[in-house]
Amino acid sequence: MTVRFKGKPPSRRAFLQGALASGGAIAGATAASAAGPDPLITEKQEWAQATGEGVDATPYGLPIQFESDVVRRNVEWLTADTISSINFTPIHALDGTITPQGCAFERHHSGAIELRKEDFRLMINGLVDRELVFTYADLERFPRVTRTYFLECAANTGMEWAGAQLNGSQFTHGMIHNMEYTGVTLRTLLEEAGVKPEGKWVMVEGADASSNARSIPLEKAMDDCLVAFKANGEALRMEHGYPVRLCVPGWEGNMWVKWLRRIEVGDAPWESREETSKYTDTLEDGTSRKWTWVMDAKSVVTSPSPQMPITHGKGPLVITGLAWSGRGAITGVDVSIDGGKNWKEARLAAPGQDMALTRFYLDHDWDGSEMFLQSRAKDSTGYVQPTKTQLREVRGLNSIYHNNCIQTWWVKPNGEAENVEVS
Ligand SMILES: Nc1nc2c(c(=O)[nH]1)N[C@H]1C(S)=C(S)[C@@H](COP(=O)(O)O)O[C@H]1N2
Ligand SMILES: [Mo]
Repeated sequence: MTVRFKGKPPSRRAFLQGALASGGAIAGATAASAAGPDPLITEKQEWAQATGEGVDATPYGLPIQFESDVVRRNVEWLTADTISSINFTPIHALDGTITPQGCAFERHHSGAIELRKEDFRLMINGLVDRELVFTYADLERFPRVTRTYFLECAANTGMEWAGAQLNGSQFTHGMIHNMEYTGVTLRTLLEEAGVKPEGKWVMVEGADASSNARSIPLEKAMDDCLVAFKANGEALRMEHGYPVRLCVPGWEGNMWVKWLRRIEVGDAPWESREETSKYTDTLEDGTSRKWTWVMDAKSVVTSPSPQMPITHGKGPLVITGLAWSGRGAITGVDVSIDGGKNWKEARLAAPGQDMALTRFYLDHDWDGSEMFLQSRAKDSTGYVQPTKTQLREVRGLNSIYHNNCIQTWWVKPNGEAENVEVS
């Protein structure tokens, strides 16, 4: 096993601090009486001596002020301008599987646009029997479905190819979100227009200046794509494509066109910018892979992690994270605390669902020594998430997109964690 540290190697001092940290059972649960009376219990508190806020104080609620760091964050040096940029979901601080829209990462090529429902038009043209234009009100009259899917940008974890870079699961793995979408299947709309026998591909395009045009094979378009107008029960937020976005389950986020305006049926792919000069992977021999649509199985420990140090010393520790696969359902997640030498099966919060995030937990009795914490996802096709070395053997070092390798956090005896590479 080779371990490469990001920054400085472990200091002896950090190790000693950790060794001295006290531990045992869950401290608060046993030490309450020993510590003497707790004023939070024995004394009447300020909040019990007056009334609180009435209803209607916040007609649309926001998180309480104490949670104000659970927000999207960007990495300024990554892009020249926020107009064509990306930020990251605070996955380290969330639990469960649904991502609230308000902190779900954003990726725009020409900024988020404000488009009224009244101004929304969706055209289907090309190799169809009837070229059609739908208004928003038209879409609301087609049979509706509700499904939960993850969206992962193909560039997620892209900065980690050459070595450990960014310190936090938010930054290494936060180009992902998972929402419950409501809308109409793309199949319903394509059948309404009637696809001609020569029609083999669709081109999907947004109303923003970038248009973000992508080609999708007809089989996928007819299979499970969704023209969505609600997310997590409410209207899509502007930054996620209000009033209507496309969902392309399991496939790279770039194909999930926001502010959807046109679907053209054709007999060949369009070879747009987003599927040629971008979102292709340069291999070791200088050639590039294209049509790498599916997001392979992947997982990450979200806590403990660099932004979520262990602050309670040794003893019971909840290790948790997320796993997902664009090819089907997560069937299991293994967790290692020794950099992949030994593995333990984690507990899934709920059975894996196709192309949606799965939460895992490992209830661990931490002895206070350093850990090289990893997680490894397995999906319903039998695929196992690769190590960084295995991925590099196939893909070389020139890639950015589709990095689904196993992540390592070096958790020090003092509970702090750092992004390191174990290969
Ligand atoms: N119209 C349009 N659709 C778009 C984009 C865009 O810039 N314009 N960005 C794409 C990319 S690269 C990704 S990863 C996802 C991000 O969706 P989100 O902003 O809701 O997270 O939207 C995709 N759809
Ligand atoms: Mo993306």
